[in-house]
Amino acid sequence: MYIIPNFDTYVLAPPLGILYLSAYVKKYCSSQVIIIDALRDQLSDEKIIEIVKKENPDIIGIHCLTAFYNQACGISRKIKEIKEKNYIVHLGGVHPTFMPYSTLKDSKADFVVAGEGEIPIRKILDNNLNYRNIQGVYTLENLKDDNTMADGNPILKAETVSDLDTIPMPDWLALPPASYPHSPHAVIARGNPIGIVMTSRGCPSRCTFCSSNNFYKGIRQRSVANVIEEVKFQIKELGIKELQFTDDNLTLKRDYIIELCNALLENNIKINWSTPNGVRADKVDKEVLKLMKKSGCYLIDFGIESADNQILKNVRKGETIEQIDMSINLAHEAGMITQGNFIFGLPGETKETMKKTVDYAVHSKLDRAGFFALRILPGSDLYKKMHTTCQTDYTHSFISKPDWIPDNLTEEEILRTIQKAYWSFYFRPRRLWNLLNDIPVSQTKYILKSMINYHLFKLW
Ligand code: B12
Ligand code: SF4
Repeated sequence: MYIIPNFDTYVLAPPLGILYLSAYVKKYCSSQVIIIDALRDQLSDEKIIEIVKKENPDIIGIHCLTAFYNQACGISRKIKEIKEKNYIVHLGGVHPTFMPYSTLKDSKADFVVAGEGEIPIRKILDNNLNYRNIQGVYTLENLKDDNTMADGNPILKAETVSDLDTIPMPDWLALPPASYPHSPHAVIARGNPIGIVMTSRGCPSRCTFCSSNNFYKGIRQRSVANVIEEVKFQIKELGIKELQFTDDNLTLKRDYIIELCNALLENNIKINWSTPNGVRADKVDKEVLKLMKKSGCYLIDFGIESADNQILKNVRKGETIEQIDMSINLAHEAGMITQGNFIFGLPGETKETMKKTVDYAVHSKLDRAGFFALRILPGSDLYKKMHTTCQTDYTHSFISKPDWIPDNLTEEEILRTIQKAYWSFYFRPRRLWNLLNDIPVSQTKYILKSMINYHLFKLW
């Protein structure tokens, strides 16, 4: 059994990692799998416990990101307290991968998995639920409180599946996209239900605020044929009306994105698609953008972070604002909706650089923008450097409060800049008009919730 904990968020989507694990164990271990998405179904812990007792699974895995760490640990403890049976409980996902010791302590789980879950869970199921001596599986016996192994060596992540095509497509029938509310990524979509497809795992870039590079190390890609098969399945069997490629970097390899776009065209797949997780601006060019548009890409998202080149350098972004701006203009010319994401409070940030970023965003060709406060995510290089000096409090809203504040700024200044950025960005006739036209009625509730989350209604 897999559990996705419930927590207060307006960002909701099918849990891809769990759906991959479910499909994998069904195929390779012939096991039955039950998934409880307590977030989608808004289930209380009591209700989850009731289902656990009723279904009586052999082993229970809990998905855990930093954003819902407390809830994941809470449900784990409650399952371990069930008197009738000593359930085997484990946690996996990004947070336990980088914080295995505290996760084990706080959750009272039997073990945690560091890294990708496919191979460890297969070994555990093949081994009569014995979880000892498996790479990437940690208990309080083989782990020290500084997250090193008992012999003092850094922990090893789980073995990975090198050929992604051997992993079956996510277990979509278990949690079909149509069963999710109409705002999966908190972005405004054109069609519902929305299908999610990931063509790769990993990112070779080294941005210091991101944990992806340390989680995966390098990049593995599915074959284009394998991706197209899933896209066709999602359109035909799941009735999806829009497609989101949620790779860390869909356009990373030029040949690959060209092959993918051509395959969508050759297979006559007519669907609006987008890249809501952002692509690197230095990994697109005029020809690629035009082809993407031709094959159905209507929205492209860029991770911009800051308009100040020194800050981009400080966080090892590996791009300049001039390069980024050029790609935004090219995407705009190609006829796509352009979206950019910015982070305030990165190392080197001052009032002047924040103003520069807001001014840039407002006057750019971006149609949509997201402005965030810096979170110091476990697994990121910034976390390694700063975790002793920042306040990683997992209880507050994950997006509306910075974990760390540069010397010459205050939290209030950062949060006010975010509010100001949203208002000045969107209160432009062109953007406001386009946005209002794009928001489907079904999504209004989620948009309002996100605005409240960002304190956008507070006046300063
Ligand atoms: C797509 C995506 C989203 C999508 C969909 C998320 C989803 N529900 O699947 C959306 C936009 C909704 C999203 C939201 C958020 N995301 Co996000 N997202 C990603 C992204 C780019 C890909 C996730 C993915 O599908 N990976 C592919 C699958 C195969 O990997 P996986 O989910 O990690 O699962 C594997 C392993 O982790 C492990 N595993 C996972 N769970 C379990 C459980 C058990 C029991 C076991 C054994 C193993 C295991 O096995 C899986 C298969 O190999 C990742 C970055 C990345 N490359 O992973 C960020 C990432 C996961 N997101 C991140 C964040 C911060 C968020 C938000 C909190 C953002 C916000 N401000 O609200 C929200 C969380 C809301 C939510 N409901 O989950 C961070 C998490 C950092 C952290 N320390 O927790 C990441 C790592 C990006 C980053 N900045 O570094 N996200
Ligand atoms: S922010 Fe994007 S480009 Fe940078 S390391 Fe993370 S996934 Fe890669």
